[in-house]
Amino acid sequence: MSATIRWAGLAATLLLTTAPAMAADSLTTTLHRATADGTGEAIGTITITETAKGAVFRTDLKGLPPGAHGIHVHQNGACGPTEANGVKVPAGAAGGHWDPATTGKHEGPEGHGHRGDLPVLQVAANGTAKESLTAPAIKDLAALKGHAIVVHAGGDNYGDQPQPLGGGGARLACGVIGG
Ligand SMILES: [Cu+2]
Repeated sequence: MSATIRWAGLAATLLLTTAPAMAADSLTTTLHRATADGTGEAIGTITITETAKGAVFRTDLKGLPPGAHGIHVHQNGACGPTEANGVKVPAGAAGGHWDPATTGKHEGPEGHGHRGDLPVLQVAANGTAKESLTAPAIKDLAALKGHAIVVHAGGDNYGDQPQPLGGGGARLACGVIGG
């Protein structure tokens, strides 16, 4: 191998390894209460960073019911209500779970279903949640932009049985990523 070719190879390697550093270092999303009339008061923020273990979602939230809550990245970058059978659905505009590989499966953060499946959010007795949630399947912060984060009323068993989508049910809070 000539010196020129070796140098070209080294330059290409450097370019490839430095490229991810040019992406945004973190994304911050403000979550708002989801109501039948639209988005309500802000309840805090979620800051997302990229790590070797996947995207880390650092929550700084308040005013939530204590206990376990399903939390996911949803498909659409919108948090308004929708209407189904004459009933308003808070944050319905966020759509379903972010599922770029169209798996149709809810399997939790360690599974191979929706890429938006995050570890369950634990809210303290005083209604705050300062948690660090790691999503191994999410490698790329840029791909998260334009989607929404939704916190549900119920918990999350990382499966579609006995209830679909982990059993989270109603949407309590929502925020558009990068919006
Ligand atoms: Cu969800």
